[in-house]
This record gives sequence, C-alpha cells and structure tokens, in this order.
Amino acid sequence: TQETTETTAATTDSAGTKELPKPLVSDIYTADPSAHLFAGKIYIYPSHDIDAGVKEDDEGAHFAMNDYHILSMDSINGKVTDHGVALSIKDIPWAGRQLWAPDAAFKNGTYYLYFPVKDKQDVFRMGVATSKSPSGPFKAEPNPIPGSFSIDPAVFTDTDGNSYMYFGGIWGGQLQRWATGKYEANGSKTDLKKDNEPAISAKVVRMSKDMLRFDEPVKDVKIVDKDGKPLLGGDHDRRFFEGSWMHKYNGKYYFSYSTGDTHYLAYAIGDSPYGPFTYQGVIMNPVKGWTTHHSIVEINGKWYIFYHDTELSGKTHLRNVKVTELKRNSDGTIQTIEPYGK
Ligand code: FUB
Repeated sequence: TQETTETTAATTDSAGTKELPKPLVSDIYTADPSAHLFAGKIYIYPSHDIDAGVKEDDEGAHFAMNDYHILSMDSINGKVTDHGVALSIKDIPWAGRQLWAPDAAFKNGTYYLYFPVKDKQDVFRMGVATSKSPSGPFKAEPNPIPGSFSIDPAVFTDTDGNSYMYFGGIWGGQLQRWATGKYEANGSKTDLKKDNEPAISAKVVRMSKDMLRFDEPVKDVKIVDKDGKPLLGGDHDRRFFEGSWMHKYNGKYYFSYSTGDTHYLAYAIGDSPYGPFTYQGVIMNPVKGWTTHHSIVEINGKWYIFYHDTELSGKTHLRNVKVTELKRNSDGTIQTIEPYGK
C-alpha cells in the first residue's frame, strides 16, 4: 500500500505568522523519525506505534511495535507518502518483541535499515536489513549484528566515507545492564545508581565496509562539560539517556541525544566522530509525551529537525512525527527550539 497525504509541515500563513509544526501523517502513529536525503528525496525511517494492549511499565513494555513504515516527501512542504510495511517482526528470524527506533544508511548501491528489537531471551540487539530501494521492502539478515546490544542505532557516514553507528539507551534500553561488558539479566532497571560517577555513555563503533558488521570494539561516547569533566550519572538534565544522532557542520561533529526522564534534546560538539564531545545545551525543550527522539538533516542549504510528540493521541506510546527548521548562531551553536512557541 502507498498512501499520500497533504503536507502538514510547519508553514507560514498569509499574515506571515509562523504556524506550529503539525503531524506529518495522521492515519498511523509514528515516532523516532530518522530522516535522510536519498536520491534527492526526503525519506523518514520512524517507529510505527500501535496500541498492542500491553500494560505500561518503567521498561517501556507498552512500546510493543511490530513493523516499520517508511515515509517520503519531495520537499519539506511537499506531500507525504507512506510506503506501507517495509519490514515486519515476523520476517526477522531471531526477533522476540518490540521493534524500536530504526535508522537507515546508503552505501555500495544498497540501502541498509538498522533496527533494535528484543531477541527471544528478551535482550535488545541490533539487526540490519537491506533493500535496493530506500522505501523497501527490506530483507533482514538471519542474525543480529554480532556484538550489538541495547537500542536506538544512528548511522552516520563521514565525509571520508567511513560509517559509524551510535547507539544505546538506559532504563528500558538496557544499556546499564552491559556495564561489565556482559549482559546482567538481573541488573538495574534504570541506571547504575552512582550519581557522583561519570554517567553511562552512549556507544560508537565504525561499521565494516559491507555495513553488516562492527569493524572494531565498541567505544564510549564521552560527554564532558566546558571544564573537560565527564557529565555525572546524577546530572539528569544533561546526561545521555537514549536517541543518539550525529551530524557534521563546518568540520565539527555534533552528537545529539535525549536526556530521557528530563525530556530534553541536548547536544555536544567534538572534533572527531569518536569525541570527546563538549556539552553545549538544549536543542529542543520537552514535547508532549514522555519520550523525545529526533534526527537532524540538511536539505537545500537549510537544516531541519525531525521529532515526535503525542499531539494526536495524548498517549505516550502513540506518537506522531513532525519537522521544524533548526537554526544556528554565527558561532555554530544551535538555537533552542520551543516546540509550542513561547
Ligand atoms: O520508540 C521506542 C523508544 O522510545 C525508542 O527506542 C526511544 O528512543 C524512545 O523514543
């Protein structure tokens, strides 16, 4: 199925007043939008939220998604096409439950869809599926990416052609259970509960040339304050929680992420894809709903942030994706977005 809807991105009315961004699609619930410009078109790789009837808990069991739909637009104010089911959990041989936030990449004439899902032992792993078309359908590899764990893959290809996966999420994303390098099934449901020690880091790893494997041991994404000190576990307003994204601007690497329980989209800048990254501030203040998750992409010389909130449903697990422009100051820092205006 392919369905097309009229544009719902932010627009300006005849009086020149900026309207607030609207959901890009309203006939299905979508979240965690990873946007890319592929073959001159905007493709959005979101989660496909459903009401699976699973009771809400602190580990996010109610986010019980079963497939992915890919969206595309010719331009920011263009029509949005829903390309139908691109990958279903029943076609991932090793998957157990909960298809969470995906991302995509293009290399070697192939499109790669990266996705986190719990395996049959209820441990989050990352899978990869391939297609010759950016809108799919995608065919999953028979096994998870070896050495992968936790959630929220974001794959960034640098100007030298190397690709890196950023990933991880604490609490329901299980990253805290990997602190020793091995999965602790009875580990903490939240974080390490060590507020005065460096916070748990997101992870980064270079991808193999065929984009199907990790090419090196996984490394920490270190986020430090302006004095070079690591952000601490108790610093919930600034520490990494989930939802990594990487973009490059003027030769600098911008690592952005969600602070989870404090609901900010925050960012930090570094000189290498591996960091360290110095914390800068908030990209977007809290949206409606518990989760906040984004991507940042340049389209025709302007930068945009794709994100979600719960405007359509008022329910935290039934979200809708939106887009708005991202603006910078002359020094490259990002202006904080108020999602509902001042
Ligand atoms: O969509 C499920 C989870 O919610 C994502 O993986 C997180 O980033 C949060 O948005």
